[in-house]
Formats: sequence, C-alpha cells, structure tokens
Amino acid sequence: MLRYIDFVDHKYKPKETDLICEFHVEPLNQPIDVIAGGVAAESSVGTWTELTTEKPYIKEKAATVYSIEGNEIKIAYPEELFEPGNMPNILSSVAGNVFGLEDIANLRLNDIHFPEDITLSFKGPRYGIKGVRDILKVHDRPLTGTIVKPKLGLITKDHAQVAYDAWLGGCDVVKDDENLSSQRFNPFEERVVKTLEMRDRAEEETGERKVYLINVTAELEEMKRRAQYVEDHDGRCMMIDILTCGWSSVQTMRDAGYKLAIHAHRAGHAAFTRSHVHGINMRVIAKVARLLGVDQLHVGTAVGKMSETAEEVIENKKACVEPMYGIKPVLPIASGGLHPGMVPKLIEYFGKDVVIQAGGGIHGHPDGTVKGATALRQAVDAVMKGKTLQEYSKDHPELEKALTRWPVV
Ligand code: RUB
Ligand code: CA
Repeated sequence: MLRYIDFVDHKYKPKETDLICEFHVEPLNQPIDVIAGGVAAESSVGTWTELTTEKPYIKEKAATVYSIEGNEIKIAYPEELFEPGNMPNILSSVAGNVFGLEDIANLRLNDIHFPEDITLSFKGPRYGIKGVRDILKVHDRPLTGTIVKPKLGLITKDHAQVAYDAWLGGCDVVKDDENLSSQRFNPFEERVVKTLEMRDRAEEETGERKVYLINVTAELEEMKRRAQYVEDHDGRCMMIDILTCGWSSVQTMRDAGYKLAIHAHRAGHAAFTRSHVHGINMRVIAKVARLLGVDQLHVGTAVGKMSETAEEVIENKKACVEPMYGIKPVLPIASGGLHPGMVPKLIEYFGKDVVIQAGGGIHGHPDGTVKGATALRQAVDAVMKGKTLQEYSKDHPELEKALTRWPVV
C-alpha cells in the first residue's frame, strides 16, 4: 500500500526514459520528505489514503522523488504515465492538482526535462531561428521590431500607417499588440489587407524583406479561419497569445500545416511565473511552447519594464535554444520597455539571435516613428561594428536624438 513517503527513494537513479521535474516545495506542517512524496504521489499514481483498488503493478508506474536538497526536489516519472503528443495530459499530471494541496504552502515547477520519445512526439517549430531568418533574409545581426502603439484604439488606416513608418525607418518586423484582435475600430480582415499593402510598399522602397506579425488570437475555429486569411493574402507570420488561447490551440495551429511562422506572445504568464516560490517557471513555459511548435517567443528583457531578472531571462533564452533531440531552436523575443539605449546590454545578454522589439521606444522618439525605427536599427549597427552608442550617434542624428530622450543603460 503506497503512502506519500513510499514515493521517496534517495537511491533511485533516473532512467533515460524518465520525465524529470524539478520543484521548489515549502511544506506547511509536515516534514519535507513526506510532502515531497505527496507531490510525486498526487502527480502520478497516488492519493491521500491507502487504496483497496491498488494492484501490485501500480508501484512500477509511481513517480519517485530521488533528490531533496533543502526545499528543492527532483522527481522522476516513468514515461508510460504520459500519452505521447498530448501536452495537456502531461501538464495535468506534473503541473496540475499538486499546486492546490492543503499541506503545501508554496510549490513551484522550476524545470522539466522531457525524454526523447515524448520530445519527438511533438513537431517543434516549423521554422525556428534559421527559418525565420531565411524569411527575412537577414542572418548576421539581431533583428529589430516594433509593436504598433497605441496598443488599442487606432483605426485601421492609422494602424497601417504606423506599421509602414516603422518598416520604412528600418524595422524588420512589426507586430500587433496582444489585445488587438478584431475590434470594431480595427477589424481583422481590413487590417490584414491594408497593413500587408503597406508592407509591400515598404519592401519596394527599402529593398528589404519585412514581416507583419498579425494577431490571430481568437476561439480556435475562428483563429484557423484568420490564419488561412493571412496566408491567402500573402502574409508570412501569425501571432498567437499562447497562454490565453491554451496549449491545445497552439498545437492545433502548428500541426494544421499553415506556412505562416508562429510568433508567441505570453500575455498572462506572470500570473504563474512571477513568484519565485509558487507557480511555474517561465523556462518550463518556453520548453512547452517550443515542443508545441512556436517559432519565436517573448522571453523577457532583463533591462526593460518587466520584472524578470537577467538570470531568469538567460535561462528562458537557454530553454529556447539548447539542444532538444533535434527539435529546432526558437527565436527569443526581447520586448517590454525597450529603447535604443538598451541595445548594447541586450546584445550582451542575448547574442545576435534575438528580435529587439520596442513599442514606446520607437513611437516615442521625439521625431516620430520613422526616425525612432532608424535609431533602433542604428543602435544595432553600432554594436555590430564594435562602436559605443555615443560614438556612433555623432554622425547618426536619429540615434543621437533618441539618446537625448532615453540615455544609454
Ligand atoms: C511592449 C509590449 C509587449 C511586451 C510584453 O511594448 O507591448 O506586449 O513585450 O511583455 P513597449 P513580455 O515596447 O511599449 O513596452 O515581452 O515580457 O512578454
Ligand atoms: Ca503588448
């Protein structure tokens, strides 16, 4: 008969086929090993009491706590506990009921390691870093982007104009904001047509490839219809608010076979990633999103307006790019309170495989969006040429002006 403590075995050596989870756990009144065993039990085959229905073979399928160091525990799950290719199923076990157990003050899923078979039961990104770079035909520098601002309220014609200005000034990508979908002031279909028209114009005038990340976020059937509409109008990418849409929608959109690359916005993530003692670490979200097949993902900035630390952002980025049994790497997006003066630090943290995305930091440039986009691109060029922003700004007036408003950090 399995009690919580029976799920702890310090001598257990995890198998290559095990799925491993790392948790931070803070028990309320009971010893850590009992509570750690409780987490393993409730997220695998056990429950709060001994059962008459238990069969001898159940023990074989139990998860095992094999490491307890302070409040940090590691649990190995036999892979047969999970249905391959079914992420909701996996997360309902390892990131499910356990967060609500009464005897636990705090519980945080800090990391997850998927074994090879489970990993390869998902498709992963269709494009990934190289594919997205191929679409843009830019391989040797960080990409620059913007979010059309104000985030809500612009009518379609003005939205398309802001996008055009940003492309003209030097942005590679322009994206909708996460809460723009198909409101009356800026309906989806009209926005697709008008903004892609402007994209084509900007491409002709600059000789550069440009991408519009249009937000297709909606109920799944409607989202599929919108993605098809974008594809029919020669779009190259769609944006999905992956957490508000839900994992199964993300997987369906990837597996449906659209040619569009998927830009993943993580609006809402901080509701469960922000606490350092409870919830789910963003790196877990990044791994899951990668397996399900997003091509690019917001991972924080370390320098902007959002709360994550540099260490966290570096870990998030690592989850996007580290080896994963051949699953393609995801392009990290740095976004949130950025401006040209932050570019050197961003490139220090991210290297060159990143999209540096600034909304306010472009449209708030004293001379407007075109110059704002130029200034951001100049900041990237400066770093690529090994110059400081101050040096480079001497003969680049757009950057110089930007630095008067937002100094180098
Ligand atoms: C940034 C913005 C994005 C944030 C979200 O606008 O609109 O939605 O990046 O945060 P601005 P995160 O550049 O004006 O701050 O990227 O951390 O998910
Ligand atoms: Ca936003």
